[in-house]
Amino acid sequence: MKHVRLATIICATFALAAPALAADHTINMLNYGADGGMVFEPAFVKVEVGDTVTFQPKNTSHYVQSYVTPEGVTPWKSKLDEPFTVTIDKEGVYMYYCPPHLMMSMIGVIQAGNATNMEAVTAKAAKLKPKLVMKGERLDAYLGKIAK
Ligand SMILES: [Cu+2]
Repeated sequence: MKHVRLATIICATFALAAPALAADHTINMLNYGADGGMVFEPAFVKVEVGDTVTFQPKNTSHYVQSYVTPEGVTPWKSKLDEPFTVTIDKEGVYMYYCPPHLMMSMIGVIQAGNATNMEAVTAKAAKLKPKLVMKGERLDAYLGKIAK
């Protein structure tokens, strides 16, 4: 009985000491998804700092460009029709879109850790809104998922 308890303690200690393994999150770029045409799926992703996110073009004519990032993050932009992986190395909220389909609200949000840059997110979301001709409700829906 005693050695079982010891094993439990050792396991628990290792679990605490081991660094969290970085995960990769896939976001598909689709002509048609569960929420209609021209969409990132999933469009809201919660990740840990250090994780990677891979944008996977499942159909042609998509690419992805960062729109809001936490301070100090170099803006990113993928090539048309090519998978693109970005390492999320700063805490905060990231917004991005597919430039050819911005007016169809092909946008998305990544949250890493705490939402440290909500002021910038809110300000830039307001500027984005008039450009979303179709499916504009996606913006508020995605932003509403951010845990504050
Ligand atoms: Cu697109």
